[in-house]
Amino acid sequence: MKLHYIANQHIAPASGQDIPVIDPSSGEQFDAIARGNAADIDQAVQAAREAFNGDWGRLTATERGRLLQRLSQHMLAHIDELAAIESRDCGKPTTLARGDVTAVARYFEFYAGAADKLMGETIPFYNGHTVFTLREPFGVTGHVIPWNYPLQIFGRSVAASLAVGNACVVKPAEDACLSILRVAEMATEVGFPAGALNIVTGYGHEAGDLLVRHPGVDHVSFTGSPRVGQLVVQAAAGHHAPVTLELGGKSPQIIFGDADMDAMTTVVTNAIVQNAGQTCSAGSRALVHRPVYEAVVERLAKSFAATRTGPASMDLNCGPLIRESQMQRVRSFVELAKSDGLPIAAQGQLVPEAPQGGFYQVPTLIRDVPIEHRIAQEEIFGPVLAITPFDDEDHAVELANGTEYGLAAALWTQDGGRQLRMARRLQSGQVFVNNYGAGGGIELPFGGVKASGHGREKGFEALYSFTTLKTVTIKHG
Ligand code: TXE
Repeated sequence: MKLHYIANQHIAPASGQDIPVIDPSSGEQFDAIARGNAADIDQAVQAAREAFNGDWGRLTATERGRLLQRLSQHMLAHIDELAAIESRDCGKPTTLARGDVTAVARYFEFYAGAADKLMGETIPFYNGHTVFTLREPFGVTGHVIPWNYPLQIFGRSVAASLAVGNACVVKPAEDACLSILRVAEMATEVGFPAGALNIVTGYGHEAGDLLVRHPGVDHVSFTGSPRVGQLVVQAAAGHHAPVTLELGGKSPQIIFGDADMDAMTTVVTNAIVQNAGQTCSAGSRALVHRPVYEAVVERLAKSFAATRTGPASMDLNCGPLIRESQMQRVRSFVELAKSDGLPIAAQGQLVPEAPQGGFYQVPTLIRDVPIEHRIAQEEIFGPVLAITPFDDEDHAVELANGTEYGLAAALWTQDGGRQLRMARRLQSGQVFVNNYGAGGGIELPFGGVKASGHGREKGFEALYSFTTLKTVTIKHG
């Protein structure tokens, strides 16, 4: 069993219990993690507080940045090891898992450089006064991480929080903890003081809930489902802890006839097939201008049919889903589409080498989906793309904004005026024009509106999220 990692040590769970770790490619158990309870969370929060008040808190911003940079390089030096862990634990095709390691290293590199560049302001005020602001860490931050991009989402919030001087307690998802536990060991290897970074594994309704409602946690960062996001906000409200929420989406790709069709086809396919569609910002809806609707459906159908799905180790377009219940959920959406008479325009192929017990769903393209249908409204979190035609710009905006979500959107058009007009009208945290995802974009603020959450991670913006602002007003005559 893999143990918790608290104050630079492996700690056995107080419960004595474990949780099986399943390989999504085969459905077989290959390891176990500790099942955290209240005593474990208490111990981790206390270790973080001691670090914040002690060795970690005493470091200068530059010294913190150097440690983050060392960890970044250490992760890159172990890219094969980390990618292998992530690939098996999550069922990620190898190339994608390697990309995730590069991304987490880049998060630590970016925030390493930013650590000593976060500054306050001086503010003009009455004569005889000097006013300035201080950006201060909260103290102890709690991070609840999902299973779809464990390393990346860990890096996104934890690197920013550490950079500004907080000490962190992390509760990774019960489905995928192993890479994060290994990175915590690496933090010790490069010299992080005990307690700066602590990992408690366990179930969400147990360890996760206990972490976010713990009065010793001063700020919570949560990425996961909208339902749990609401529970987290309620739990954190018990001790007035601010919460950053990133909750997924139903992100539209809006396609006009003047788009570069080859580029669009590749990117739109990848934006929903990558990571088997288990991406918060997956482009799960294609909205297509009616005059080119049939041509675009045909192109995407060809592209979907050419995808190959199979075990992570084969490094194909699409790996398995994370667990059996997610596979059943995604399948039930495809069955719903069929029973409601929505045409399946294309499906990819499952390779014969895929083990029977694995959690596979081939990429599926569903056409003529009305905006009010569940397929167009709900986050399926699988490789399923819904296509819907639109008549004009107004109609496209109405459809794009017509779900409860607002995380990302893309415009495929060469018309500069249309790009600017529409980018402003889309209810979305991110708008991409003639690209999607922008290759990771660690530098770019990221977050949602509406049910996609609030607060921003990534970029410099995240540093503000993990600090509190103090205004100092001095009357000196
Ligand atoms: O998410 P959960 P699930 C969406 C996606 C997916 C659906 C369900 O649509 O199909 O959510 O996935 C922890 N207090 N996203 O059930 O339960 C849990 O242990 C505190 C989108 O896996 O929200 C895990 O660490 N924590 C998303 C994390 O929350 C709790 C990524 C996410 O799990 C908790 C994942 C509680 N009461 C799912 N209950 C994205 N935005 O990328 C659970 N957790």
